[in-house]
Amino acid sequence: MDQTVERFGIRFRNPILLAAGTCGFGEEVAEVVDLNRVGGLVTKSVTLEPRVGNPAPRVAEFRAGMLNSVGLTNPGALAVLREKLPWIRDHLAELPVFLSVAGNTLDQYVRTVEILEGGTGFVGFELNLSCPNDAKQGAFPFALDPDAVQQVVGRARSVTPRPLLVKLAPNAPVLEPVIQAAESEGADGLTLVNTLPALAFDPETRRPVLGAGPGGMSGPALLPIGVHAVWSASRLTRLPLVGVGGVASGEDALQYLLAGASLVQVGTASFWDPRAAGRVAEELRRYGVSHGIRSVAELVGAGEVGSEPTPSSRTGDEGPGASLERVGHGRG
Ligand code: RRO
Repeated sequence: MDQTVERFGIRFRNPILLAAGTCGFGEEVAEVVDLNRVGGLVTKSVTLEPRVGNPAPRVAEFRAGMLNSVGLTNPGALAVLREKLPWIRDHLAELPVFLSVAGNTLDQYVRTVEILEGGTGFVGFELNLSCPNDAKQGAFPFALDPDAVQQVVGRARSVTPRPLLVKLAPNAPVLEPVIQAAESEGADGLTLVNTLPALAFDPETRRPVLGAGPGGMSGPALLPIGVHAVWSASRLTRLPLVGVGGVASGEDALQYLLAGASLVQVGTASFWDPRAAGRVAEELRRYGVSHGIRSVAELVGAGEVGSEPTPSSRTGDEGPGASLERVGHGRG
């Protein structure tokens, strides 16, 4: 199977990318992750000023995945420009690298993109509008507010010509206005989803298991939520979609492709197995070979989802495939 994917004018050797927040700026994982086996990488989110992050513990396991409240630990835009981007340029020339950008205010996002835009070695940006761990009490991420999305994407668009992905949240009450806002302001693609706001208590101390209290949930439990978000988005836009959440195998990645994603990111699985993303790519390739698939594009949006239930479809006596609707829109 031809694993290459062309999107945003970029050629990815395969559709599997390392997700933001799980691979630092590349350098931190270069010894343990075989970066030649993945299609690309998204860095830890960069903010205008350095962030030390939240109190420990920052991560905790639970039976269906992981909780985190890292708190955007990063050296800040200027240090990334001066110290991280040169390493990326010198060591990852063959790998498409996207810089994740986060902030609390519109101006912070825009200044951060402006500063990083002055660097080289990376192909584009992923605007992280959906970090669950950065809101002051009562505030909520940009991705839940269509007006905020419109403003930040519009302003970011005006300061970079590079591909601009917009990372959305799994808990937006409705996706349509948020997607419309991102698309109308010139986003090149959408990444769905970030972690889902979550909280777990230690039964002995009765205190949260994470130092910061609430956090974001990721891992296997997030997979069908993310797949649903991608599928929903595929019905609302023709923008390229990047699926992320709960991917630990080739078949998990396939879920996102079938739902309409043309690229898939691996996140939490890398914490348990640093080689997970390369393995996912290989497992996906083997699936393609064993199923006679010639290219990844054939799989994008190829999932079939039943349309509105009709009285006859509820009887269950029609053959397989009855009342099925293609989800793809020729994005493949
Ligand atoms: O740093 C974090 O705590 C964090 C971020 Br920026 C994010 O986007 N998602 C997440 O689960 N954690």
